[in-house]
This record gives sequence, structure tokens and C-alpha cells, in this order.
Amino acid sequence: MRPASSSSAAAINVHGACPHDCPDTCAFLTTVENGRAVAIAGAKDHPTTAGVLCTKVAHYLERTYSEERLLHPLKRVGPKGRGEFARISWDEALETIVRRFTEIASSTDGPEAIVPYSYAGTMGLVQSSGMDRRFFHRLGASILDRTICSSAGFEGYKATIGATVGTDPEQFSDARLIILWGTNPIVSNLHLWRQIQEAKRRGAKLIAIDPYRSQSAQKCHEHLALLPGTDAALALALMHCLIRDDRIDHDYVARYTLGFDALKARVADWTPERAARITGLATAAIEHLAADYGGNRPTAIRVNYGLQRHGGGGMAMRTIACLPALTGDWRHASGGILLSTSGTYPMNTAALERPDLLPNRPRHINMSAIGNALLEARPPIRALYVYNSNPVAVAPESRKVVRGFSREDLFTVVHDSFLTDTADYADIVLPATTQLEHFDIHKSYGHLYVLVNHPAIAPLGEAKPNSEVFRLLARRLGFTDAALFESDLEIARQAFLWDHPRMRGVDWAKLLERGWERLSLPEPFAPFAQGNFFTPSGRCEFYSETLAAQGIDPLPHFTPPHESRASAPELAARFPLALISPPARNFLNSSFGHLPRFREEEGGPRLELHPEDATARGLADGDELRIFNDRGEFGAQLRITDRVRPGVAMSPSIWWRKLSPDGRNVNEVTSQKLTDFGGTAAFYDVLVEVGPAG
Ligand SMILES: Nc1nc2c(c(=O)[nH]1)N[C@H]1C(S)=C(S)[C@@H](COP(=O)(O)OP(=O)(O)OC[C@H]3O[C@@H](n4cnc5c(=O)[nH]c(N)nc54)[C@H](O)[C@@H]3O)O[C@H]1N2
Ligand SMILES: Nc1nc2c(c(=O)[nH]1)N[C@H]1C(S)=C(S)[C@@H](COP(=O)(O)OP(=O)(O)OC[C@H]3O[C@@H](n4cnc5c(=O)[nH]c(N)nc54)[C@H](O)[C@@H]3O)O[C@H]1N2
Ligand code: SF4
Ligand SMILES: [Mo]
Repeated sequence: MRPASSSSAAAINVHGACPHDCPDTCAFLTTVENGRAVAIAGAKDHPTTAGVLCTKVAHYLERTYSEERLLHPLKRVGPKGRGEFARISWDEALETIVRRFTEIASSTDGPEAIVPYSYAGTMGLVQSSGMDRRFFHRLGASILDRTICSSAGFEGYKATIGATVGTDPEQFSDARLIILWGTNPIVSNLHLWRQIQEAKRRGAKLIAIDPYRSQSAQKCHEHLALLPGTDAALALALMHCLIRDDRIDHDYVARYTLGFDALKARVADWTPERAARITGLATAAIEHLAADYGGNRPTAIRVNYGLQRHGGGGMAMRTIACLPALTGDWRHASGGILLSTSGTYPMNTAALERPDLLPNRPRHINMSAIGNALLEARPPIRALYVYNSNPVAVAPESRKVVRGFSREDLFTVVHDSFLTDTADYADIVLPATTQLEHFDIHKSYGHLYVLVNHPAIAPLGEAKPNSEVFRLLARRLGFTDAALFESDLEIARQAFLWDHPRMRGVDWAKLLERGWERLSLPEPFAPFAQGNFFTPSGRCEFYSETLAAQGIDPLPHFTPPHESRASAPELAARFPLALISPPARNFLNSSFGHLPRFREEEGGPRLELHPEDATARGLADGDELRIFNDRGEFGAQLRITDRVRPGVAMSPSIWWRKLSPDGRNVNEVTSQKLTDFGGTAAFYDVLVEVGPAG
């Protein structure tokens, strides 16, 4: 593996890709002098990165060279959760893991009593879904359902469109109307924001639909602050108005959609008045939005995952995804809807993950309800191997998660670069490399390029990449399958279907050399201009036979939140505020949450309340609050602002528990109740009450 370009004899620039769970997957260059990384910068030639990194990754060297990096393996010497450890050798660490795994696998509980727990700490395919999957498949461990973020929206979108394919983000600049629906790109999708700004300069109108006036909503021409979890009702009323006013593209509907008559009947009684009662919006605002949407071609809708973290989130995404087929926006490269581009990549998942190595048909464990699983699963979870994730901070209903992780009879391994809230509960802690220290290959969910990440520097201390640890464990467990010993480069090579038409122009040698290559797509890319949806019928499915077969309503509808004033009045009488906890600008989930620069930027855990709600409780700006429900409580400082609508509270996330003043975070009050589709955690479907702390 070689750096692609040299600037001088002493300094070299190495091509990398941002590993974080962010749609932008930026290409970057790391400058290395005498084996030390001295600078990092966004790649200027990569079209979506365009030389710019966000504030977090522009300071990535502070993460890599942080004094808090874990540099050698540790074993626990104090009670679980206390974070008391002693240094051990890799040899002892691996031997301990192998001994415990062998003992559990050969017991009557079998290997499925061992559970991997990972998410997208790195999105690199080698380090997040290559050797790890192969290893746990060969072991016969329980299968982890990786649902915590996006599966509700993913399944909902798929029911309508067939795959997570949508409008090319680079085409947003030519839209006439852009609707930011449950998304805050300034915080979570910075490089799309650049396209949106360009569209605004060219005269486009911007409308935000979000219960919170986010930084992005603030910069839109209009903002509709609906109640959390009511988006489907709004989308149904929009369809009602479009059909009522005959602002639909009849030709597109006839050629490329399925079930229009049934949809028409379904939305007939979804009047704006009805949707207004559910969403808390004015009827006139809904009519106005429908007129704007009906009258502007092309309109590009950006939806993000925020709106699907609700009980009815899957159906909400499915319902919104119907809109551009009605208006015929898909005819235009700059129209349509974008949830994620990830389904555009032709993946060779079978080669990458090797499910054929499974010796058994193990059970599935849903990561979104890990608290319950640790406390209740039978046979019990006896060992947990955590990597690329920090569940004690990020999983819902912390009290149960912490109780689960505290079990004396649970053997826990945590592989991370830092001593996270989760690592404090580990029996064995392993030091992980950062993106500057290992090789990987990346797809993206917010653009259409393949990227590689070359290691810029040698691993710090005794840190090892995920893939290397699994190779070492496989050898010690006596596994002999060749797939468990391939190099990172060999695994990367197998990630994609290279013969697929969308990969044909992607040149491996050039990719390694330049760091990125665009998928082979028509220019401009208008994926559904002539239909060709990825659904079973090949049409945009207003009516879904697939859903009907699963006993789910085959037509779009509104599913109320688990917890809201309308759907749970008795609960709301005790806990009247709907709490959302969307991403903080300076953190990436819990990543970066321990580094001083970013904690100072964020200030501290805070809760935003509308003046009416604060006054009703006799609270003043800056008060220390206790935010609580039956599941638990956490502390935050009050900020009074009309950026939240009355009845809604907002707390940017995700703070580390142990670095918060009260040793807890917002997930104390979130619930393990799942979404309608995909088994996702309904993180923003939560009722709470607040009062002064102490
Ligand atoms: N800086 C930063 N960037 C991030 C992350 C981070 O933590 N920090 N996290 C990354 C991850 S893991 C993900 S999944 C992505 C996307 O993560 P998302 O959760 O989609 O985050 P946002 O794009 O901020 O959009 C969420 C917006 O949805 C709004 N919202 C909440 N409930 C509702 C609702 O019911 N309806 C509507 N219409 N809006 C609602 C929130 O107020 C917020 O403004 O972002 C990624 N990018
Ligand atoms: N209340 C609330 N809770 C939420 C959310 C919310 O909006 N509100 N968002 C949810 C969402 S969308 C998501 S995606 C989840 C995210 O939850 P997680 O996937 O757990 O994400 P992070 O908190 O960033 O933790 C990732 C960890 O992986 C580690 N890591 C990074 N690279 C590597 C590597 O190469 N090897 C190893 N071994 N470790 C590595 C990092 O140091 C970090 O500790 O949180 C969810 N939780
Ligand atoms: S976190 Fe997102 S915006 Fe920031 S560098 Fe990474 S991919 Fe780019
Ligand atoms: Mo996420």
C-alpha cells in the first residue's frame, strides 16, 4: 500500500477517507513527516469534499494523537463500571478471550451465547463488515441485527422505491424547491448544504419540516414545525391536495407507478384540516406547502433518519417516498427524494461477510434492545464482544443497559481507541487503531463514489485494527478457513461486484492511486426518469403486495407515536413534553465527546424549552434541570428559546455519561420500544417531565 503523491522527500501526502457515520464520506489527504501525521485536509479534487472537512475531522489529528488513546490491552481489576484496569500483554488478552469463548461455545448454551456488538464507529467495509462478520459467522455466534440507526427508514423507503437509491446529491443545486424534511444538513450533512446554498443562489426556495428550528431550518425561507412523529399525516394531506387540485403528472403515474386508484381512495379523507389536528400545523400552512410543492418542478426532498426514530417511522418514510412519483419529479435529475445513496453500490455481501461459514442457524439479537437482551435472553448472553460502538452511552434505556453490562457472569470484551463508557464495563479492553493507522475501502450514503483509505502512519503503541484482531483470534481458536486469514487489501477487493455495470468503469489501480472513483452512472443521474424502480413490480409502489403479504397495511398511512399527547393521554398527563435528542454539531454520536475542544464547543448537556413551557414550571434560563420519566432521569442545563415549539423539548446528543455532571445522559429516558418497520430504536418517541435539579 503506497501513498499516492509525494510533495517533498521528507513529507508525503497519503489518501484517506473519513470513517465516521456521516453521509458525506469525505476524501482527505494526510501529510506525514518522519512517520508522524502533521496535517489533514479535505481532498480538493474530490467533487463532494471539495477541499473542506467539518470541524470535527479537520482536527482528526487531535483524536489520533490524544493523550487518552488506549495504547495497550487491559484487564479489569475493579468492579464493573468503575474503569479500574491493569496493563496486560496481547498474548494474555487473546488467550483469555479464546479460553472464555471456547468454554462458552462448548457448553450447553453453545456459541450463540456469544454476541458481537458493533455499529458504525468506522464505516470502512473491511473494518466494519469484513473480517469481523467472517469470524463471528465461523464461530457460530448470535447474529446481531444492526438496527439502531436506520432500518425503519430503510425498510419504509424500500417498500415504495425498492432500494435506497435516490436523487444524486450533486444535482440538488439545480432544484427549484428543496424540502429539508427531518434533516439538519449544517450539522449532519455539511457537503449537501453546499449544494443547497448553491440552489438558493440560483433562486431555489428552501422549506424545512422539523419540530425544531435547527441551524438549517433557520436558514430556510419557510419552516413548518410539526409535532414529532406526525410526518406521515402531513405527507398524506399533501397527496390529498395534489390529487384534489390535479397537480399530478398523470403520464408518469400511469407508466411508472402501481396502485394509484387505491392511493387516491386512501388519501380522500386526509384533508389538510385533519392533518392539521395531528401535526399541530395550521391548515393554511399545509395548503401553502402543497401549492409550493405542486407548482415547482424540479423539487428535491432531502429526508434523513431523524423522522424515522418514532413508532411509525417506517411507514412515515414509505409515505413521504410516494410524493415524487405523483408529481413526476423523478423525470428530472434534480428532482425526487434522497434518503441514502447506499443502495446504488453493487455490493458483494456474500464474499465480504461469508455467511456460508455459519456452522449453525443462530438466533438474532436486536442491538436496539440490548438492555433487555442482556437481562432476559434465553439462552443467556454470556459473552459480548463490542467494537465500533459505545452502547452504554448510545443505546436506549440506559438503566437496563447498565444493569445488563454489570452482570458478574457476563464476559465482555471492548475494542476501542478510547476508554469509553462501555469500556468501563469490560473484562478485557483492546486498543484499536484510528483511520490514519489502517487500510480500508468505503462506500457512502451521501454521494456516489468509492474511496480507499491508506494507512498514513504506523499503529500507535500496541493498537491493532479490528481485522487483525479477528485474524489472531481465528488462528488461536484453531480455525483454518482461508477467508479468516486474508489481508485487508484482499478483503477490500471482494467488497464490490466488479462486473456490475455501475462498477465497470471503476479502475482498481486508479482507485488506489487517487483515493476515489465515481460509480459508472449516466450523467446526469436521474435514476427513475423512466421508472425502473427496484420494487418487485418495477414501479413506484403506492400499493405494496410485499407489505400485504406480511400482514402490514399495503397503502401509506399514519401510525401514531408510541408516546404522545394524542396516543398516550394518561402518560402525557404525567410526562407532557415530547423529547427529541438529535445530533450535536461537535460530536459524532458519542465519538469526539471526550475531546476537550469539542466538549468546550458544545458547552455541556442542555435542554431547550419553549418560554411557555419554562414559565409554566417556574424555570429560568440557565437552571440546572432534572429530566425524567418512569424509565429514568438525567441532568441538563435549561436554555429557553422559541426554536422549539411548545410541548417539545430538545437535547443535543450524545454526551458521555461519565463526563456529564450527573454521570448520566439522555438515553436514561429513551425507550426500547421499537419502530413499526426494521426494529429500530424509537429514540425521539419519548415523553418526559422536567423540574429543577436536586
Ligand atoms: N455533527 C454530527 N453529524 C452527524 C451525527 C452526529 O452525531 N453529529 N450523526 C450521524 C448519524 S449516525 C446519522 S444517522 C446522521 C443522520 O442523523 P439524523 O438523526 O437524521 O440527524 P439530522 O440530520 O440532524 O436530522 C435530525 C432532524 O430531525 C428532526 N426531527 C426529530 N424528530 C422529527 C420528526 O418526527 N419529524 C421531523 N420532520 N423531524 C424530526 C430533528 O429536530 C433534527 O433537526 O447524521 C450523521 N451526522
Ligand atoms: N438519544 C439518542 N441516542 C442515539 C442517537 C440519537 O440521535 N439520540 N443516535 C443513534 C444513532 S443514529 C446511532 S448510528 C448510534 C451510534 O452509536 P455508535 O455506533 O455506538 O457510535 P459512536 O458513539 O460514535 O461510537 C463508536 C465507537 O467506535 C469506536 N471506533 C471508531 N473506529 C473504530 C475502529 O476502527 N475499531 C474499533 N474497534 N472501534 C472504533 C469509536 O472510538 C467510538 O467509541 O447511536 C444512537 N443513539
Ligand atoms: S464527519 Fe462527515 S463532514 Fe466530517 S469529515 Fe467526516 S464525512 Fe466529512
Ligand atoms: Mo446513525
